Amino acid sequence: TITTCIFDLDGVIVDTAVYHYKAWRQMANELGFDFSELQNEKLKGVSRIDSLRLILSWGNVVKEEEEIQVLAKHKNDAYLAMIEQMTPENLLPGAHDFLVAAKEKGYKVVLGSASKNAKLILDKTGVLPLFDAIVDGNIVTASKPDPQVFLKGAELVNERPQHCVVFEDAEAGIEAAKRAGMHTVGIGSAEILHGADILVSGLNKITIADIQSI
Ligand code: B16
Ligand code: MG
Repeated sequence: TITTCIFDLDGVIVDTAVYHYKAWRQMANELGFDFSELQNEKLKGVSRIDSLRLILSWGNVVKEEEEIQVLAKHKNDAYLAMIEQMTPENLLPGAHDFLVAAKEKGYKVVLGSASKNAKLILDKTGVLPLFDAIVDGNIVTASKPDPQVFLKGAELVNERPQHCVVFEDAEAGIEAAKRAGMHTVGIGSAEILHGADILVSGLNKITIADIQSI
């Protein structure tokens, strides 16, 4: 039986990918190049510093370590200014109701995100009190597809992996969950998330009752 729901943040609960894209693109433009929305797909679930290294490689820009840290902070400041404006209206369709239903049915609700800004985003969108545990980019040392983020989440609520289901929109996230020995719900398209146990387009297309039939 499943007792615990572990949610990815960007792409599952909120669409912060659009803000990340805006802020990264602004930085790239300042450095004299641009990158496409398709390239931006590759940044989903990837940590801030790894994303930056990838973007710099696309622009054939080589920077010293010190300047890389400066650029990362510069991007994050621009991103934070956008996050500050977030409200509960920025939750993806069905996210609020699904989280509330999971809580009401007695599931443990956990966050498993690569973002260092995860708590702020949950707070701004009003769902922070619904979480029993939060694993974010401040805790995690190995990025998805490493299972660390989800294993840590299970550990924080004293549950074993086989009792957990992970909701993920990124291929690397589904792989991380599988490596952790957990059940998976893919949020997004079949081309990307073929490994998931169940596939839906959003949390508005699934009910908490569906989870028990996995
Ligand atoms: P930050 P997730 C990820 O969130 C994003 O998908 C990814 O694009 C971003 O670079 C990463 O968080 C780090 O975010 O700069 O806020 O620490 O999908 O793992 O919830
Ligand atoms: Mg994601």
